Amino acid sequence: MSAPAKNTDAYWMPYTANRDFKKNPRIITGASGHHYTAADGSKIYDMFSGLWTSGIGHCHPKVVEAVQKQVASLDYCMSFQLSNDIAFELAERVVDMAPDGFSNCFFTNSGSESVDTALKIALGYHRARSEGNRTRLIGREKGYHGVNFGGMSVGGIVPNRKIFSANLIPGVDHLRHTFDLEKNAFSRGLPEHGVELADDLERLAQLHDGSNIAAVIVEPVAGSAGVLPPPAGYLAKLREICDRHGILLIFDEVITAFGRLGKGTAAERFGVTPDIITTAKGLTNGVIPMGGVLVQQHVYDAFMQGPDHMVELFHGYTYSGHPVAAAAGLATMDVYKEEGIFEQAAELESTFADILHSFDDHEKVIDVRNFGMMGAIELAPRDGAPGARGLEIHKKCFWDEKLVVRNGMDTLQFSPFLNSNVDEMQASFEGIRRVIDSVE
Ligand code: PXG
Repeated sequence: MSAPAKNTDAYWMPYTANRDFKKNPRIITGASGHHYTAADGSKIYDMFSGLWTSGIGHCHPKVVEAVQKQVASLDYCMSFQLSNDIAFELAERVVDMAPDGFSNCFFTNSGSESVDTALKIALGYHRARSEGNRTRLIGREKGYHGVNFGGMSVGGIVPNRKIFSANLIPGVDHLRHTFDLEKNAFSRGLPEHGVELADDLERLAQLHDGSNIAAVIVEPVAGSAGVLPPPAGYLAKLREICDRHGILLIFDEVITAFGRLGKGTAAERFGVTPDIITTAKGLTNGVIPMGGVLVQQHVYDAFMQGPDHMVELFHGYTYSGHPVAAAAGLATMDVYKEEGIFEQAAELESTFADILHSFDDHEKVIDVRNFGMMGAIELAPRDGAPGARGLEIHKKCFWDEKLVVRNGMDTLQFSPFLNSNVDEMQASFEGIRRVIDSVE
């Protein structure tokens, strides 16, 4: 059934096939727990927990209450040379959740801003330590680090870069991606093959001389590219090479932080500690836009020099540390702790893996990948029409099965709620199976 007629002309939708969407818009009018309400009144199960954002479910009463209270008592205050009390409280809570050594949090409003902030911090760090020659930044093919110029430049998703090719920031190299369908298809958890790909960093250090490289940024588990867990041992190897050459290691944890891998951070889950961690999404459960860049003590300390009255980092956003966002963040941190959300996620991950890998032998499926509460089913593309099958499945799931399923081209991506109900999760995948079976 279609959504009620609305004038959809004015809104230029992000990352959307606008003309196709507007022919039969999929409009959400409400949400509660693990479900959305669609414009036609139907209840839709959300298999992507927002957009990797809403791990504790939608409209959690504790977060709703905190936001309502906050907006009525302090709606906004400037965050330059002035602040609100809850931003400090949230920074402390987030730093406490991070691995040992992390001491400070710089607030942003999105993942893209967190990434560009982290890159600027890395460059400023080296300059503050009289190593201003370290200007080169290293990303990775298939990496997604948001849509701002820095993040796009270190990112490696081709359609996102294509029309801006001449305008990407200079001095950036990319490690090869770690996706190897031939050797690693249908891996359960971390793929076995590919640890040697981390040596690309050593090669770049040899090529440019390591003393010219400021930082390397990777997603611990690549998300947008279709859930690509790192080969076993890969992240530890990157850390080792960074240490050898004085390169800062940045983990982009916009997706992986706050329980997605059953721990506060991927760093903790993998036992590999970067120098900087970028976050967003789960910081406020997606309720109010907010991101945070976590840095180790030595990074913060490098900036804290010169006269006390001087601004140490000329960077910040009008809405950095916004009180209403911070209130949402604090309530979210409370829920994570009080409801044992990370522990629930850790417990659910093997059931989730079982369900996903029941698609391994499906004739239309060419790969199934999972790690923590991140998963993907990659379908064979239709001849001459890559992406068509994936989009058709997304639409059919919505209209026929009442499921929100995210597709990136022909890869279906899954971000189950961290407190999913197993029966609901199972039933939703049965719906997906019916749709995969039914499409061409
Ligand atoms: N880094 C990572 C690792 C992300 O996943 C961003 C940065 C940018 O965040 P903002 O808040 O600026 O969008 C992201 C965002 C998908 C998908 O389908 C994921 C994202 C964005 C769009 C699609 O997996 N993540």
